[in-house]
Amino acid sequence: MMPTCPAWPKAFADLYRETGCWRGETFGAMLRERASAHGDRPAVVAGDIRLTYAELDVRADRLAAGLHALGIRTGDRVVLQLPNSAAFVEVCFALFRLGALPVFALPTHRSSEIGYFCEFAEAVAYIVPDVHDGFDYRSLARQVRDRNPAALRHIIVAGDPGEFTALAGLYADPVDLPEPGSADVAFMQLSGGSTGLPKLIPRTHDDYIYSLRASADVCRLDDSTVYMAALPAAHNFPLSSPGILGTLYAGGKIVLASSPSPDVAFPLIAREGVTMTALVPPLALIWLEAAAGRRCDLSSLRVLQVGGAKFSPEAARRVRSVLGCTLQQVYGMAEGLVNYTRLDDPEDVIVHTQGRPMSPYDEIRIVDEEDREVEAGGTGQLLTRGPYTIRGYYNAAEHNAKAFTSDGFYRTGDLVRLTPEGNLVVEGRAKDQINRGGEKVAAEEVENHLLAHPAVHDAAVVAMPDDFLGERTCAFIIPRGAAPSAGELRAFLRERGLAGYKLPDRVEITDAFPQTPVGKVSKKALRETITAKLRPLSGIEA
Ligand code: OOB
Repeated sequence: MMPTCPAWPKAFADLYRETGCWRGETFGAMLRERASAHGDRPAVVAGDIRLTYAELDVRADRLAAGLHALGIRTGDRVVLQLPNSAAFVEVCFALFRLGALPVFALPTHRSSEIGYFCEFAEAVAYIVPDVHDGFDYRSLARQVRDRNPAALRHIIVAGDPGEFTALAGLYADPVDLPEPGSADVAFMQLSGGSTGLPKLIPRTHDDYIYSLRASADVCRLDDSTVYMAALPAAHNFPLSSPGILGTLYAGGKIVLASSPSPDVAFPLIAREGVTMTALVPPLALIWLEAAAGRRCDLSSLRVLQVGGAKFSPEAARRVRSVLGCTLQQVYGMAEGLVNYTRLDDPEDVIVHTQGRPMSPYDEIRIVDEEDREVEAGGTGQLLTRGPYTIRGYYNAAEHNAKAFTSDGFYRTGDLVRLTPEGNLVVEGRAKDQINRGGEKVAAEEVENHLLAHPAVHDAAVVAMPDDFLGERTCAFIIPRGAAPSAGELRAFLRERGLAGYKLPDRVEITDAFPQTPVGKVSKKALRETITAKLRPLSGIEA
C-alpha cells in the first residue's frame, strides 16, 4: 500500500512538468540508461570493491529479485541503516527498482529512533551492517525486533548475519518487476525536527531527480567528476547535493569513505583522484588543521562543499589557501530547498553567504512572526515552495498544518536575510532545535526522554555556544528530590536507546525556569544564562 503523503497541487505539478523540471525519470531507469550508455565506466569505489555502471546495474537487478522473493513489494517501507559502502548503493537501487521505499536512518541512530521509524513507517524490513565502527548492529536489531513492530518481517544483515537474513544470500536471477511511476514516492528522509518525534519526508522520483539535475548543473558535474562521500551517505547533503546520486546522474565516479577523518579521507583523495567532497563545519576545521600540518596530495580536489550548519567566515577564508580548492557553501534541508554559492562567485560571497536557491522555480519569502514580508535586507523567517520542496510530511496532518502555510510554503524555522545581490545569510533559528555541528537535535524529543527519569521534575533543553561544533546541548533540570548528575542522566538516555549525539553535553540544575510574558518557558533566557556562564570573564566589569 502506498503511504499517504501530501502531493503538489495539480497546477504546480503541471507547471513543473511544462517547465521541464520533472521529466518523468525514475531512479531505476536512470541507472539502466547510464549502464547502457557507458557500462564500463567506474561507478562505485568502496574499500576493496569497485563496480562499473554495468555491474551496479546488474547487482541492483539481482538484489531487487531477491528482495521481491522475500515478499517485499511496491510501496513497502524498508528502514535502511547501512554505513558508507557498496551495499548502501546497491540496496538503494534495488529498492528503487522494486518501488519499495528506503527510510534513511543514520548509523548513529539507536533503538529509540529505529524502533520508532519501524513502527511509524510500518516497515516490513530493517537492513543493517553486522558491525560498524565498533558497534554490533545485530544487537540493535534484536532490541528493535523485541519491541515487535507490527509489520516488521525481515532483518537483513550486510556481513555476518547471525540469526538474521544475509544480504549476500539475496542476489538472485533478475525477474521482471513493475516499474514505479515517476510521481511516486521513492524514499523517505528524516527531518531534523523540532517536535517530540522525528518526521518522515517523502521524496518522489520526479522531485529528487530534478534536484540532482539542478545540483549537478550548479556544481558543474560531468563524467570526469570523482565525488567522495565522507559524511554518512543517507543524509540529504552527501546523497543528493549533488552527492552520490547527482554524481551517478552525471556519469561520474563515487568513492565511499568509511570515515571522514583525514587519516582515511586524505589517502583516498590522492588514490582515487577525488575532485569534490562535502563536509559539515567541524570536520572542515579538522581538515584545515590536518592539511596545514602534514604533507598530503590533495591536488585533485577542486571543490570542497561545507554545509549543514553555519561555517564561520574566518575558517571559510582559509579553505582556498590551505586546501587549494574552491569552497562552496551549501545551505539545504532534507525537506527540499538547497542553496549554493556558485563556483565563480566573488570570494566575498563564498566566504560570507550561504548561497542562493539552485532553481529558478524555488520561491522564497522572508517574513516576520505574523507572516508579513520583512523590509529588504531585514532578517526574518524563511518560507519556501518549489519543484523539489515537499508539501507535507508523511502521515502528519496536524503537524503539517503548522509546518506549512495555507498556500504550501514550508516554514524552515531558519532566520535569514537576503543580501543586495540575492544571496542568503543564515542569522539564526526560530525552531526549537540544537544544530550540533550539522547534527540536528529536537529539544522536545530529548526533554520527553529526560522527563521519564524519576528524579526529573521538569526539563528544558537549549543550545549553548561551542567553538568547535558551533553549538552543543545544555539540559536545564528542575529536580524532584536529590538532583541527578549529568552522568546519570546521560546513562539513562543511552539506556532508553537515544542516539549518542542527542545526549546533553551539559546539565544545569535549577529550581525554576524563566518564563515568557505568556507563561511559556523562555528558552531565550536559558540560552543567555548558559552563554553568560560559559564566557570566561562573565560578571567581571571591564
Ligand atoms: C541539511 O539538511 P537537514 O535537514 O539535516 O537540516 C536542515 C537545517 C536547515 O533548516 C538549517 O537550520 C540548517 O540545517 N542548515 C544550515 C546550513 N545548512 C543547513 N544552517 C546554516 N548554514 C548552513 N549552510 O543540513 C542539508 C541538506 C542538504 C544540503 C546541505 C545541508
